[in-house]
Amino acid sequence: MESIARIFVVTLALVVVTGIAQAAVLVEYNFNDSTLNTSATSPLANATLTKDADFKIIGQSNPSFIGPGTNKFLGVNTVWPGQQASQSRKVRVDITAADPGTPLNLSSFTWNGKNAVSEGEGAYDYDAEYSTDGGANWMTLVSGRDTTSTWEVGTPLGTTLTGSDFENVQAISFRIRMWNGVNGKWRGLDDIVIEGSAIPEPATLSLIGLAGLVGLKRRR
Ligand SMILES: [Ca+2]
Repeated sequence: MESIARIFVVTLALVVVTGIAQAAVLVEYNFNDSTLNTSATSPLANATLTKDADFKIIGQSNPSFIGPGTNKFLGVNTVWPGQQASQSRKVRVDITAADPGTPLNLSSFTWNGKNAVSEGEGAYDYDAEYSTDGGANWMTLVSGRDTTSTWEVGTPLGTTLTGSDFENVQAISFRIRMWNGVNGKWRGLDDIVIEGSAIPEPATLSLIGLAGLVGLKRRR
């Protein structure tokens, strides 16, 4: 009985240890230069970013105006009245598990956004959506009106990710939209970050448990 109890405890401990893998940065787009993806992308996830044609890399005089640590962001110059109400302008990130046998648990999706007004900043509407079918259908993650008005990196926009759509993920898509900003001024975003962790499949957990059992038998 004692050995069975020990095996149970060891197996349970292994399951607990593997189950509390810390959330890490899976994908990060912190726009720096002429290349779109200057990201720190985790070996756990592959990612691609697509954008509407009028988004481009824009420099900023304050190195930390939008994204931390760099002086460039992804933005649209001089948005005029006829374009203000458009929700069609968007930036999209598709991610897949780098190893199909190691799906991802996603924990958060965040970014920084701004609409410049002269020497200050203005308010604009935004939302973020996700798709689990490659972009055929989009569901709202978070929406609001950003009224940040300081020349500093603001609190990132975005949300934590909870629910079955964000567990055991092999592939998922996110997109950000910005509209109803101030006439004639740029709007932009920076430091798009997706956090999460890789989770072993049940078969892997069983193997770990089996390894623990074999190890105990050998020690006896
Ligand atoms: Ca940047």
